[in-house]
Amino acid sequence: FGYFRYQMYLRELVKTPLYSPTVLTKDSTSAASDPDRFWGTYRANTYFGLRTRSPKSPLFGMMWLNQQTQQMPPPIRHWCDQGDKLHKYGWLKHDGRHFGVQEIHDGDFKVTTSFVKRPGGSHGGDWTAYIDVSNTTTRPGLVSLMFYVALDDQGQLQPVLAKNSPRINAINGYTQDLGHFKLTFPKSTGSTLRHNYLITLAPGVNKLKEALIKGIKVEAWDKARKVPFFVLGGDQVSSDAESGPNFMVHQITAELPFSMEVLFESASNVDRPNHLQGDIFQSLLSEHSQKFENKFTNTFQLQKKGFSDGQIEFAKAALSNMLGSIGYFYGSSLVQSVYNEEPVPYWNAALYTGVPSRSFFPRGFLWDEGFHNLLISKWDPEISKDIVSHWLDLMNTEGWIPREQILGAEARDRVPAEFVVQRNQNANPPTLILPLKTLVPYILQSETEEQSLKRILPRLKTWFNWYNTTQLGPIPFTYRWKGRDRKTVRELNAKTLTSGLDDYPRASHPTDDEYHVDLRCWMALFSGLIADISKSIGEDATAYESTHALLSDNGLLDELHWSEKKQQYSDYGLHTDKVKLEKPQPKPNQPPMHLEKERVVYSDPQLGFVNAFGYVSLFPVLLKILEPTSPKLFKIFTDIRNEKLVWTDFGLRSLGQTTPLYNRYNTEHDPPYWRGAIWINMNYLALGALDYYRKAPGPYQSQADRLYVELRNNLINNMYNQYVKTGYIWENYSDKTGEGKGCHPFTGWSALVTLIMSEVYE
Ligand code: 6A9
Repeated sequence: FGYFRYQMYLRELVKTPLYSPTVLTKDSTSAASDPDRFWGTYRANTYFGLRTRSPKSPLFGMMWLNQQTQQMPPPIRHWCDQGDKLHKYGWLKHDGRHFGVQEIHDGDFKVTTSFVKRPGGSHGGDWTAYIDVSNTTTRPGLVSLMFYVALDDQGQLQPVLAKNSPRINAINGYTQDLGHFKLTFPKSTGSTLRHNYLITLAPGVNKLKEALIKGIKVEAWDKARKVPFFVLGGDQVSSDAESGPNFMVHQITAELPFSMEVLFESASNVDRPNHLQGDIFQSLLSEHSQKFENKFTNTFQLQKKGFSDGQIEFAKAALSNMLGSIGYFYGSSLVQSVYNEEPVPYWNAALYTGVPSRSFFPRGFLWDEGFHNLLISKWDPEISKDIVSHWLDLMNTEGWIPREQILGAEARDRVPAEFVVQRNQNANPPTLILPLKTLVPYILQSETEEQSLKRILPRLKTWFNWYNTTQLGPIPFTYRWKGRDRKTVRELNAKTLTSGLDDYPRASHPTDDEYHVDLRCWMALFSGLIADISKSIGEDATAYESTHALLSDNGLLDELHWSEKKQQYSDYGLHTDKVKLEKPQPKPNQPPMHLEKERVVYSDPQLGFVNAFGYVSLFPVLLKILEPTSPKLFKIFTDIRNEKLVWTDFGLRSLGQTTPLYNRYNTEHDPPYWRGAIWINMNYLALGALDYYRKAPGPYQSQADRLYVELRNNLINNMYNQYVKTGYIWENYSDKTGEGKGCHPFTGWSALVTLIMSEVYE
């Protein structure tokens, strides 16, 4: 009996919250505690959508369709999707709190979405959205805008219909956290040909587009037109239905150009002086816009650095997209430990977080978030503090934080099943410590009792200890990324997803003997930060100080990771370069079939340093573990500048061209990812390091200075040129041509270009 009890206990661990006070206090995101950020564009996965920071918020958003298109049925835009092939979209301005302005270029027309919030009452106040559609060519156009509200399992909606036309004039609603509210659709400007609406029951908040498509009917040809109208078919919920409608859509179909407003008004806001519409809306919008401009100028000082107006707009867009893509998610991950036969749900929790990419991965990623908050913390440290707190509160009793957060129906809908489950032996770099350098002083001066630091610190210690016990290498002071697949046959090199650098080549044969230099450097930084925070609030720091001293001891680092032969820092493990992907020979008597390429090993792997030069080899410099006086700096700086290795005119490439796996497919189908491309998070760290080594007294200052200046120019110029040319900021950039690659828009860590322009590295 005891044995089974014990097994049950072990199975529970992975989904048990850490027993330590959460950083966030209960209800900290409610309208009462934080009215200012209750509402937001927290649905980063949509082109334009708003919700509150409460778990069961109703969802507000927009879809549109081009009535003039030749495609049948006409495509409907809703969730950001690369398949839509929009020329360009993103926030031009967004302050993360009060307002935003976005432009979306779709074929021959441009949709501008603006919103402004206005406080008042006890439910987060009001907001107004203003949507303007105009032609970008001389061709006439006919477009439908469809603005909706959808309930997420709770609340009620009551339409106010027009008397003589199929038009929803307003919707009265109620939910627990919002109280009573009213959504109004005033008369639009321009020549509106049709008003229509849909009142229906959507099977889930992830199925709104499907529900809308089901409600579309094809309306009679206009005499002058060659194509029919696609309009919404009105009320589709029969009066004897068990539950009332949960999804209501207002549609206008108009000739370009036209614009419409949507007013959200909270019933508890009884003192509103006027309705936030027309000139009143526009003047509040320009007031916030002006404040944004001033704050941007003061915070980043780009004018003084001699940037052109175009470049400054680019930096503004990068910041605005980072802020405008912050989402609020609620739900639970699917997790699994060795004790669970099947994945089990984590506890239900909220996550307020930035996202790497609205179109492709609109959800939270652990190590991305640390980078995001380097930027966010410079703009609005309170937002960053809140984001980091949400993440730390997701720690389980083992001290683990799941890497990819797929919370709620909308997020889950976009992830293929095989990628959903998170495993508790898997790490990800602890980058949340990066923004703490800015946040700790902020907390110390903004909170008299440093309450949040007193809750953050124990969590950081638990997190550190999780790495320091589960990710250990074979000998003292070494670390190993767990979770590499030892049985893989189709991969040229087993991926190390946990390191964040996915297919960056490591030891060809994953074993327990392996140890990784990047993880060791992260641990050095991590222990130092815990020591610093402890001291700043008067707590004993000696244990972490001595760990930090050991992990940053350059002699010990060299002993473990410096390859004399190759003159570079390296991973250690069972390794051979002699690997190839080849088509397997079908067995005799086997029918011919398509067999995927498999790895063939041409010489026995040996224990020793892994032969690869790239981001991982640079880690002791990237994280400033190497002393400014270290003679190794000369060689490393020389290698950085070497075009056969990592130097390009567009930034530092991930893997040197002389590394055997440079630019190689990892399986027959997996193209190279971290095997050559230029990644902005690593280039940001490189610039921060070069900036440090050019300023800290030492023999290689001028070498560092030259690299710094050149690398910074290369990065900024290329990213800006690509933005002008393609309309987007990208996931990574080609080391050959500088072209944007991977998904787009990617305004996660690539938006760090704003800090690079501003030369802020701490
Ligand atoms: C899997 C595909 C429709 C990969 O930016 C997020 C992460 C980084 O943390 C990591 O370092 N990206 C980098 O190597 C993107 C990961 C996306 C996983 C998506 C499911 C379904 O898409």
